[in-house]
Order: sequence, then structure tokens, then C-alpha cells
Amino acid sequence: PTQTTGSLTAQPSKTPSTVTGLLSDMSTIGKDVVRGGYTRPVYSTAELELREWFIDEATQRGLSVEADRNGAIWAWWDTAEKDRTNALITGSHLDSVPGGGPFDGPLGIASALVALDILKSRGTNPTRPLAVVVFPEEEGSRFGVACLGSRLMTGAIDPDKARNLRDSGGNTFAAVAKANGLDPRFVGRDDQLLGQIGQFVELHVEQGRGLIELDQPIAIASSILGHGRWRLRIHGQGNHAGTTLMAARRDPMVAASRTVVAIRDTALQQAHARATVGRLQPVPGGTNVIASRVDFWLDVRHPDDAVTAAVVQSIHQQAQRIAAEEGCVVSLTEESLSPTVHFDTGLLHQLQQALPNAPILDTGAGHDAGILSAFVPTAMVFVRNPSGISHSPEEHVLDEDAETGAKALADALETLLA
Ligand code: HGY
Ligand code: MN
Ligand code: MN
Ligand code: MN
Repeated sequence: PTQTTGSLTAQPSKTPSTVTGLLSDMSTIGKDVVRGGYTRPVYSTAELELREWFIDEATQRGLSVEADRNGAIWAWWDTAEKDRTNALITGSHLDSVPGGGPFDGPLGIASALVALDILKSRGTNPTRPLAVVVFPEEEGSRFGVACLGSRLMTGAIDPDKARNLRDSGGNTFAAVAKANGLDPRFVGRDDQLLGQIGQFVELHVEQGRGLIELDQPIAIASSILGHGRWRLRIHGQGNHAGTTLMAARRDPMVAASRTVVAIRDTALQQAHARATVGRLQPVPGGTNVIASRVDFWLDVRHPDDAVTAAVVQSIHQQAQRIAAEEGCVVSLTEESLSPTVHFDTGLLHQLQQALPNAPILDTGAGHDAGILSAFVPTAMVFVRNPSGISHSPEEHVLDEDAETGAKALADALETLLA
């Protein structure tokens, strides 16, 4: 693991950075000229470049930077005694969805660095250690499982299942992790690290319209909607587009398309349900080729985990009926499942003391904080997104709201340190 030592107070005074300044440093890394926005899959050149940038920023601040067995990076502001118990952790992720916005993840990392700068400028001398963490593969865009890094650290995913996850090029997580300095034999639950964490607070861009409607710059999170991912695979008969009569076809693309509409119709029947197919891959994928197989992924979310299960079961039954009508065969495989998360009420009340004007909002977006909340008291702070759009180049945060968010995070951390 990358290891540097030092203490924040011993550093040459660095002009306190701004969130917008740090974000603009990152803004040239991983631009996607085809999709627009940013494409920064875990362990891609772009994400590795962002990791290096983060390590440099943290080292400049005198933080002790370490990588853990699962590929997360921890930048520690240690106490003089170097005793790492009951640590106060903040952080987020640097990886993105394909064509994502510049704030989903990086806003939390930049705000964490600025919040530590603010604490230092206030002369804070922490009685307990702080750390900024960068979790890998939060989006699950490369290996298919969201929050892979925090799931590994907490034991929320079987290490063997993780090692064998494959990216679209067929590379296993084990091989890619090994190529990036990890020993895949040792990925998995990290009791030592978990034992050091007292509380975790993640700042994140809001990925909805809550703060627009409330006309507020920041909010405290109450809960995260339960959500899961399933792969639907429909086998048909591949053939030539020109020589195969329509009546003789068993076209999985037709079965998949009918199923996608059935998915939308099923979700519309359940208040608060959200069901999405954002990724669909015909095989072999030629313009003049009837596909032999179509893979597509289902993302279902609902506050009640039992409703999520019922929606998925109904979709599976409809997919089987549709596939049979089209002379095809369908299989459904669960890839990841996250129950609805209610954040720690004690920690939420402490944040309310620090941020008395901040409303309380729930979210439909998953986060590493959601995974950690099953193991340590966890909270989230959201920053207004005037577009109300995320997982898109249209995601946005106003400069003044970005700085307000970092100050709010500093106030929250200071309250928790007291
Ligand atoms: O998918 C999500 O909700 C998160 O952005 N990973
Ligand atoms: Mn995110
Ligand atoms: Mn995201
Ligand atoms: Mn031909």
C-alpha cells in the first residue's frame, strides 16, 4: 500500500482550497467526447489519474495516505498519539457511470479535503483521528456490483464472487485488482479497518429535485431506497437478416423489447417503485444479424423491500410468458441487492445540531454510506443540484452551494469531534 506519513499541522501553509478549485483540477480527467460528461470506470486510466491527484492533494496536506486490501485509499489526519480508534471518516468515490456528471463522487472527495482545510484554519486539534476515504467501484459500472469496495471491506459480498466478477472485456476483478497492486487472495472483510471507524459522514450531490423544491443549498439524508440489479438473458435463434422470413424467427431482441415495456408498465402500477433498463446488449450485435441472445439489466428500487421483490417476481413471470410467445428462453440472475437504509438517528440529530437549517431528505440513489450504515453510525449531507438530473452530463452544482456544502461538512465534523 502507498504509505506517506506526516501530520496536518506540520505542513507549509497551503492556501485553503475551494471545492470548485479542486473540482476544476479534476475536470480535465476522464472527459467522454462521445457520450459527453465523464467516463471513469474503476482502475481505468482516468480513475487512476484521479487517485494520483487525490494522493497528491492529501499528501500536500500532511495526511498519511494508505491503500487498503480492497483498493480504497485512506488519507489520515492522525492524532499525536497515532491512535486510530473511534475515527471520524468522510469521503466518497471517484469512479463514475458512463457519461456521468462531474459531481457524483468527486464533490464528496473535494468537499472532504476542503472541510479538513477549514478545520485546520479554525485551529482544530482533533481529539480523535479523521480520515478521507475514496472507495473504488461505487457505481459498479465496470464489474456490475455497486459499492464493490465498501461491500468487500464490510464483508457484504463474498470475496470469491467478487474475484470472479468480469468487466465487459471479460477481465476478472481479481486480474484487474492484481494488475493494480492488490493481492486478490486478500480482498474481503477488513476487521482491523472496520474496528477503527467510529462514524462515517458522506457528502454527495443530490441526485433529485428535493433541494430545488425546498430552495435550500444542503440537506441531511434520512434514508436510501432499497434497490437491486438483475440480469435478464434471452436466448433465441441467431440468423441472417435477409434470408430469414419473419414467421420463421425466434428473435430475442423482440422478446427483450416487449419485456422492457412490460417492466415500465409493472413499475407504473406500484406507487414509489422505480424500474429501469439502461443497458441492453444483443449478441453478436450486427446490423444485418438477428441476435442469438440479448442480455439486459434491470434496476428496481422501492422503499419496501418486499415490494421490490414482488415487482421483480412479476417481471420475471411476464418475461417468461413473452419469451415463450416469441419462441425464446429467458433467465433472470440477481447481481446485487441493497435493503432500504435508515441512517443512524443519533448521528442524524447531531448533524441537525450542526446544520439547524438543513432539511431532511430521503434518496433513491445508492451510496457507500448505505453499505457502511449496516456496520457503523453513518450520515449523509446532500448539496443542491439545480438541474435535478444526475448520471448525466447535465448534473450540476452552483459554485456557492459547493462551498456551502464543504463548510457544512466542516461544521458537522467539528460537532462530531467535540
Ligand atoms: O446507482 C446508484 O444509485 C448510485 O449512483 N450508485
Ligand atoms: Mn455517487
Ligand atoms: Mn452515482
Ligand atoms: Mn454476409
